[in-house]
Amino acid sequence: VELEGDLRRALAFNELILYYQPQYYAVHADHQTMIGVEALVRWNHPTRGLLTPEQFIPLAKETGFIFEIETWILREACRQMKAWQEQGGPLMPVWVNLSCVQFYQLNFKQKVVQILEETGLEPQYLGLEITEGTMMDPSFSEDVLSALDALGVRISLDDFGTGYSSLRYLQRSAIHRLKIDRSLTKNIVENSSNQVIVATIIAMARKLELDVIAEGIETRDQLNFLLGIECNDIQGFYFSRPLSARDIEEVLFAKN
Ligand code: G
Ligand code: G
Ligand code: MN
Ligand code: NA
Repeated sequence: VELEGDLRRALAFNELILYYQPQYYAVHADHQTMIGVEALVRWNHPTRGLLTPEQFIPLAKETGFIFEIETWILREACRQMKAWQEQGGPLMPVWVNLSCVQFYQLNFKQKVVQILEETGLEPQYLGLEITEGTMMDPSFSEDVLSALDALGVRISLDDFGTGYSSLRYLQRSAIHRLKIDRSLTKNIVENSSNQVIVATIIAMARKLELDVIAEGIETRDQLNFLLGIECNDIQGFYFSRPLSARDIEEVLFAKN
C-alpha cells in the first residue's frame, strides 16, 4: 500500500533500472558464445534498497502503472542495446519480459514501432518474452502477436512447461522460441521424468522449427545433461547472474 505512492514517483525519479542476464550458445561446457541478453527490471528504492520484480510488478499491474513501466523498460532496453551496438558490441537481441496486459491492447504494436523508431534499434534485435499464461487468457489477442511477428521482432514463450500448456499454439508461426522453465531444469540431473519431459520438448521444438533455450542452469552437471540432449542455448547462474549495464559491458567489450 505504501509502495503504491512510491511507484508513482519511481518513474519520475528514474529509480527503475535494468539488469541484463547473458544467454549463451554452448557446444561443450568450456566454450560458449553470447547470443542475447534478457533485460530484468529492478527498483532502486530510496529506503528499501534494490527491489525485485516480484516485489512490485504485481502492484504495478493492480494500479495500472504497468503500462508506463513496461513502456519505459522497452525503450530503455532498446536504447541500451542500440548504444552497445554502436560501440562495437555483438549483434544480438535484447529480450524483454512483458506482462499479459500489453497483449490485450490492440495498439501495442504501434508502441513497439514507435520505440524502435525512436531508438533506432532494428526489429530483429528486439525479443519479447511472453508467458504461457498470457497466451491462454481469453482477452489475449492473437492479432497483436501476428502483427509483432510481421514487424520482425522475435517472440519467445517464457516459463514453458509450467502448466497451462496447450501444444496447439506452438504451431502458430508468431512464436520463435520456447524457454524451458527452471522448474523443469533445476533437478534435471537426478529427476528422470523431467529428463524425459525436457528431451521431448526439445525434440518437438526441433520438428516445429522453434528455437529452445533452457533457463536456470546453475551447475556443470545440468549443463552437460542439456548439451547431451542437444539443447545448446543456455541461460543461468552457471554462466552468469543478471548484471548491471556497467558490469555486463566488461563482458561485452572484453578484449579477448
Ligand atoms: O529478475 P528476477 O529473477 O527477479 O525476475 C523475477 C520475475 O520477474 C521473472 O518471472 C521475470 O520474468 C519477471 N520480470 C523481470 N523483469 C521484468 C519486466 O521487465 N517485466 C515483467 N513483466 N516481468 C519481469
Ligand atoms: O520468469 P523469467 O524466466 O523471466 O525469470 C527470469 C529470472 O530467473 C531472472 O530474473 C533471474 O534472476 C532468474 N534466474 C536466471 N538464471 C537463474 C539461475 O540459474 N538460477 C536461479 N535460481 N534463478 C535464475
Ligand atoms: Mn523471462
Ligand atoms: Na521463466
